[in-house]
Amino acid sequence: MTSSSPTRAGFAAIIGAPNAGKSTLTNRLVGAKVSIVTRKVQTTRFPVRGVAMAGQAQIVLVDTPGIFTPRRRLDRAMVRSAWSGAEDADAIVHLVDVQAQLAVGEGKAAGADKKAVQDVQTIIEGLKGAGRQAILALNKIDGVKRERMLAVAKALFDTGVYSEVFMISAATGAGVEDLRDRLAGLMPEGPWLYPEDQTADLPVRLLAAEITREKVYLRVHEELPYAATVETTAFEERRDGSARIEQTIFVEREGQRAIIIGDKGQTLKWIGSASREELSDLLDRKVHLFLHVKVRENWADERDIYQGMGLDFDV
Ligand SMILES: Nc1nc2c(ncn2[C@@H]2O[C@H](COP(=O)(O)OP(=O)(O)OP(=O)(O)O)[C@@H](O)[C@H]2O)c(=O)[nH]1
Ligand SMILES: [Mg+2]
Repeated sequence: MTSSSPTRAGFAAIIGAPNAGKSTLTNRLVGAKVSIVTRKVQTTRFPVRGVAMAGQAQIVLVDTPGIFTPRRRLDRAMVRSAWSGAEDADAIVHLVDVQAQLAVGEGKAAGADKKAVQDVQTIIEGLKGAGRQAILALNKIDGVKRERMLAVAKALFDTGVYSEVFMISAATGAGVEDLRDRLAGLMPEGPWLYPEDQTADLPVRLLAAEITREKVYLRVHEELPYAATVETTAFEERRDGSARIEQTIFVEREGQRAIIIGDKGQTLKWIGSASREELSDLLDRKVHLFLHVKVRENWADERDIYQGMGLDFDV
C-alpha cells in the first residue's frame, strides 16, 4: 500500500485594523475574488469565507470586518462579528499594515495611520484577553526596505501574543505562499469541508449585492463615507440561461441619492455596467442588472438589514 499524507481542513481567520488588506489577502490566498476591496476603511461588513487549497490541506479563510473602536450600531455589530470569526478558528492571522506603523514611528503619520496603530493595540489587547496566539503578518511590504520593518516586527512580537511573523504583500503576492503553507500545516487532520473546486461560501444574492456595493464605493468614495448598503431584491434565472438581477441601493439622505445617480444618471449607469460585467464573469452567464436608489434614513438601525448580512442587531 502506498501511504499518502492525510487530508487536513480547518478555519483560518484574518483579523486586523480596517484597511490592513485582509480582503486582498483572502482573495490572494484563495486565488479568486471572494471578498470586495476598496481604498476605504470598513469595506468588509460581515465575515466572508473563502476556500484555499494547499496540497492535501483545505484552508477555509474567514475574512473579517476591520476591528476598531466602534461607535454606531453597525460598527459594533461588525467588530463583534470579526472577533467571533476568530473565536472558533484553528489559526488566527493578525494582518498589520506595516506602512501605517512606519509612518507613525517616523512621525510622518496621517490621521488614518494613527488610528490604524491604535487599532492594532486594541487587537493585541483583545488577543491577550482571549488568551489566543496569532500569526503576525506584516502587510504592504511592497516599496518598503526590509531593515525598516524589523523594528516594527520586533516591537509587535515582544507583546507576546504572536507565535511567529511573516512579511508579505497581499497586493503583489510576495511572501503569501509561505504563509499559506504555514496555515496548511496548522489545519487539523480531517476530511475537506467544501468541494475542492469551491472558492466562496456566500449566498449568491449577497455576493451580488457586495459586488455592486464595491462599485458604489469605487465610484463615489469621497462623498459617501459610509452611508450606502445594497440589497438584492430579485434574482431570476431566465430560460435563455441569463440571470435577471434587481437591486436596491439604500442611502440615508436625498443628497446622497442624487450623488449616486449623478448628472443625467451617468454615475448610476457606470456603477450598473461595472457591476453587471463582473457579475456576468462571476456567474458565467449574461446578466441583466436593474438598480434602484432609495432613501432609507435609518437603514443602519434596522433589524432586517442586519439579518440579511448575518450580523447581530442587538450588540
Ligand atoms: N501597497 C499595498 N496596498 C495594499 C496591499 N494589500 C492591500 N492593499 C490596499 O489596501 C486597501 C485596503 O484593502 P482591503 O483588502 O480592502 O483591506 P481590508 O483590511 O479588507 O479593509 P476593511 O474591509 O475595510 O477592514 C486597498 O486599496 C488595497 O488595494 C499591499 O500588500 N500593498
Ligand atoms: Mg475587507
